[in-house]
Amino acid sequence: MPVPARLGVFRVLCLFAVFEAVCLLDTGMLFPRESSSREVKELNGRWDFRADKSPNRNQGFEKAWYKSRLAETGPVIDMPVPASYNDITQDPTLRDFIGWVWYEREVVVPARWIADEGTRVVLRVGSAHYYSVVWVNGVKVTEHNGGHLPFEAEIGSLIRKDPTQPCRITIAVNNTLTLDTLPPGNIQHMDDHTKYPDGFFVQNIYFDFFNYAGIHRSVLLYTTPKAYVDDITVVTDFLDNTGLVYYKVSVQGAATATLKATLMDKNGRCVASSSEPSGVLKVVDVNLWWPYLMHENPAYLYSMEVRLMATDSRSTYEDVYTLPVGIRTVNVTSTQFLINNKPFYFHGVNKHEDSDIRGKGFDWPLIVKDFNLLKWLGANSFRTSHYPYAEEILQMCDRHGIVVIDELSLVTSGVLLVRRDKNHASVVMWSVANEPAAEMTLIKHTKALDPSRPVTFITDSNYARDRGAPYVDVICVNSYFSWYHDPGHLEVIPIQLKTQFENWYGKYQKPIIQSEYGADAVAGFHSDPPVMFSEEYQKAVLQSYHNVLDQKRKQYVIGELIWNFADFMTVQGITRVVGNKKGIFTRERQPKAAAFILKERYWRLANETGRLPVWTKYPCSF
Ligand code: BDP
Repeated sequence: MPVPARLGVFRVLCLFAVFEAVCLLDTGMLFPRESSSREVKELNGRWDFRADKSPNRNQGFEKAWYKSRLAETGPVIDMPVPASYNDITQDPTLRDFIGWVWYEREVVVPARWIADEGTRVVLRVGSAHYYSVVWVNGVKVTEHNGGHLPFEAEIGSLIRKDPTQPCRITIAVNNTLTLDTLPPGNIQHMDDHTKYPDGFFVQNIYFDFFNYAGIHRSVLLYTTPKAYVDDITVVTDFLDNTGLVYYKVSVQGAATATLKATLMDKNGRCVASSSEPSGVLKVVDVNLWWPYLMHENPAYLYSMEVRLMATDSRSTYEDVYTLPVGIRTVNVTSTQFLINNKPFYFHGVNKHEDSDIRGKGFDWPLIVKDFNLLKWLGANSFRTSHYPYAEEILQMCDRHGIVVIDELSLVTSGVLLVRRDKNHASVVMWSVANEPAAEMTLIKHTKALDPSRPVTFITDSNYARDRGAPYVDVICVNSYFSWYHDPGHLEVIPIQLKTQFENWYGKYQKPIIQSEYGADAVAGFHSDPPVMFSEEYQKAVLQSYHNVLDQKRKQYVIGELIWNFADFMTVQGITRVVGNKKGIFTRERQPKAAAFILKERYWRLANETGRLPVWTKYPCSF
């Protein structure tokens, strides 16, 4: 086995400790799934909407818009959920709106949910950007700070107060960014009346993507019994042919409960079971979870069914929750990233949640299209730059064997992200931040939360900026030679890239991922010899990088992720041509010339480093 024995022993000894650390995280964040004991009702579709355009943006609170139907306090327009509101209308003031917007809809709650006091009814918002307050029938039920992560509130007792009333959900969302938000921003007021109209202000932001806002992911009502499975944590390992699933189940709503955990294979056959709330399930002749293009049978998922029974003076409750489980290990040496003890080379992309009309709104057709494009490209991985992506995307990664570097943005959301994403086989590493100013605390904190995964942070090519490097397991470097540095000079790439790698490795002896590189290309702009912004220039940058990557991947470079998978929207500015054009696909997901260069390379890399599934021998058949 290529993994050093020392690492293997350390791993086994640590598994239980790891597990305790991951389990320490408060209450659970299990993705709502239907089962024989749970129902899910999606509240997506058309909502009423109004932006509060009053001078202080506070009229909605002053006039308590949540107390009655939104249409009674002013005009409303149709707004789809999930979607960013910015690109839905022709109104430039809504596209660039800063402040509170109000969403509302009425829901018919099934009578049996109301009648049965033993049923918990939970309202869940998949994500809303940035600050949200939620009311049900005029009563505040929760508020939440930060986009990109779910939040929820139990509303059963509230809707039971008057079952004849419809359930009116009001959500106010504010996208103002300050120096205390993540991502950060600041509001600048311009008071010079010779230059600016009355009340003029701008939202400055310090990141390179459009500040899309609104309800970005699904809003759901779901039920559980009063006594329910609150959280499940799994950490996996294997020994020879036996898979090991260390698990822990936590229960809410019952002082005592009996549990049964059953692990089933793809055909629904029970392969291991236990009646303990925590322990280890042993799987004989295990099918490991392998990344796409690394194995002929990638992304094997077992199902772990947890069945709970609890009784109180009134009733007996049964809850069933089924979690997909991929059994795999991750290890890092000074030169390699090992999945299931085999060297893994990241050949992938960086993405954004971004598309036209929807902005950052979750959209299944887009997600499935993107996965088809990833597979067409021969990509085996991506990084969730620069925020947590929708859980459904990680579920797709588990299903398709696409490996994820999961990026968080601050300590509190770090806790939430680990809590939310800890069970995904596809998530092999946490990235604590992108080009951060202060990263040590984040790195240490994340390692303490989940010692079962390596941690990285994304740095730039300046190796002097290394405060986090001693603490991470893998060094991820972004560099844009011949673009931001020495623009137009392709000839600097070989020397500067080589120097970059040698400096970082020389100092830390840790494996390195080229986590961003690339060049803007406006689709359809051509120039030979290549000039910046042409498709030929983008191609040439990639090819120069690839020459150096091919030398260094034989030593300690363990991956390359292009910036970016697709063009994406940014704030308007003199360096952006209707957004960032470093995509190898357009925003509409059509390939630029660079996509074909990358496709040829990734399939070649896959042929060299992996064992291709039979059905992928002919990549053109997608
Ligand atoms: C990188 C940032 C990314 C930008 C990219 C660029 O991480 O968010 O979009 O530069 O400028 O450093 O294209």
